[in-house]
Amino acid sequence: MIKSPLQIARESYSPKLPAALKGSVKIVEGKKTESVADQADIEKLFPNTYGMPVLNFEEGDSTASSKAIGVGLILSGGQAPGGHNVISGIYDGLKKINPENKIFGFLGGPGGLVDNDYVELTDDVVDHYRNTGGFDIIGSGRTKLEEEAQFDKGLENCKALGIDALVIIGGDDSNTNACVLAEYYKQKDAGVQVIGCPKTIDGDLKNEMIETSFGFDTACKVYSELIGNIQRDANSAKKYWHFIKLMGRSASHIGLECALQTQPNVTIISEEVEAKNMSLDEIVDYIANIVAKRAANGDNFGTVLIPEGLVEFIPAMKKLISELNDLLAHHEAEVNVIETNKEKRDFVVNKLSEEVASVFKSLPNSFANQLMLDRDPHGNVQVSMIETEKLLIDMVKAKLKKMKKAGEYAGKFSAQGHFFGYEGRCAAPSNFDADYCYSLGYTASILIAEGKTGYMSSVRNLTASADQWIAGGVPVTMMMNMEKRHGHMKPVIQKALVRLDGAPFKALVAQRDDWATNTKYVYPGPIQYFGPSEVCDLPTKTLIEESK
Ligand code: FBP
Repeated sequence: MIKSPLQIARESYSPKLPAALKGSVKIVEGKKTESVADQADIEKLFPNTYGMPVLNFEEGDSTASSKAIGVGLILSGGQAPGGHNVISGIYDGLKKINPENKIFGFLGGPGGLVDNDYVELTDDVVDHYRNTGGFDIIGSGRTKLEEEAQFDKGLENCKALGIDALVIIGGDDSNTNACVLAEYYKQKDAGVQVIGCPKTIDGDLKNEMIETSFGFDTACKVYSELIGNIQRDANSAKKYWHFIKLMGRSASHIGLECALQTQPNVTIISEEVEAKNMSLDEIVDYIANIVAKRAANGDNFGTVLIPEGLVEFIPAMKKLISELNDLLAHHEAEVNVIETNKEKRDFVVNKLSEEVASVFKSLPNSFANQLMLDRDPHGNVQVSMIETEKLLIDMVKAKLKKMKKAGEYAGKFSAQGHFFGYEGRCAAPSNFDADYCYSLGYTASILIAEGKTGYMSSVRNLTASADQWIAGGVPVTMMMNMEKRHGHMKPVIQKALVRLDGAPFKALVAQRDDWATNTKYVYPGPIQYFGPSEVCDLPTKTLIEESK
């Protein structure tokens, strides 16, 4: 591996740990827990892992076993900065408990467990990846672990390798699967524990016990740097409007955080669009009016932040996508053999309900084609492939033309589209993510040594300095509710969308009209890894607002 000077310098960075994790750890049990909703259903489905107490770690005498064990690690789903530090935290924690402990990485995501594709992690391997971005140490994948046959095969492979515990590092869907696996192994008395770790740049795996998912901090800082650079370019050349789509799947946490960091002219929040029942035309009118106001001040430039999942939150589009999902699932074979996009659109239009078909027909062909692309393994539309920024540019352009005719607008509109997503998912973790991830991993090692299963590693109090962070374990069943998936009610971890009564959204609302017409851009610049703590260790604005 050829290393950059930064990578070499980062190898010697020692992630900060909560004070309670630095020496011997005592476990303090809280009260019995309940799921966030549908308690009776969840309890019935998870009789062995429901209702367990929250665990807090404190300095004190440990009761953990130091018997030599084997542990298997799995990275699941999309990459997020800091995954390598979760692994190094687990590795160091387990080796400290007993240097004879063996740590295996299953390759290419959950599929590696079933296919018995693994590598043993040793100092040589782990040391190369400390404080680096990416998931390339063992790779990731999106195979769903949901069938008993997969669980049994996984168990057989664990037994053959002497694995006593698995750690699944993933988002809400992967941790839901981890919980199902924990329950299955516990019920069978199989002797394999399962622990989860909260990962996703999307920031939608959070609740009262998980303040943020790892990777969100770094990814938002990377996107904010890029947005700031674009804003500075826009403010220098004064000739373009930049429409910037940001990853985040359904939730708009990334867009909201980046807006708080950079103060753009327009920020669309999907959750608000849905709550206000806004149509696509209303969103276009909102943007076009801001363009016109700025033009009246002589400012024919600006920035618009668009969340990746927007189309799914526009009520009419949501209906269309839901019908399309069912239709494409039921007619998969027929659709797959159709060669041209036009024939595909015709096939689909004839099968959609009348109301929804008229929405589908009103869309530009290129956009309608994108809505028909393959779904992901969880049945979700792959929103990263839908070019909402281009659709909005075209529609705003058309609206401004009409406004010009009506004498309501006299400016010039020239626009550039951008999509930021993959640029941030494998960035070198910020100090926050490097420390947070290492602490999450270290916490997981203690949960394992304490014989726990069905728990997610939790590190809280994140706006304080790292030594005051609170580490422990949260039962995954506590985060669950019942939701419809593929036509059936399933237990799943409740996804956290942007709360319109939450402090970060309120902070945006309080300032966005000012930012719209008056250019008040902030240029955050690149992540700093070395230097004063107030520059290098800052958490996200979202965490700061939420902790006020
Ligand atoms: P996870 O939910 O698995 O963390 O993935 C997040 C994400 O980066 C989304 O923001 C994005 O929509 C999706 O992955 C893209 O998936 P893929 O990597 O398969 O293109």
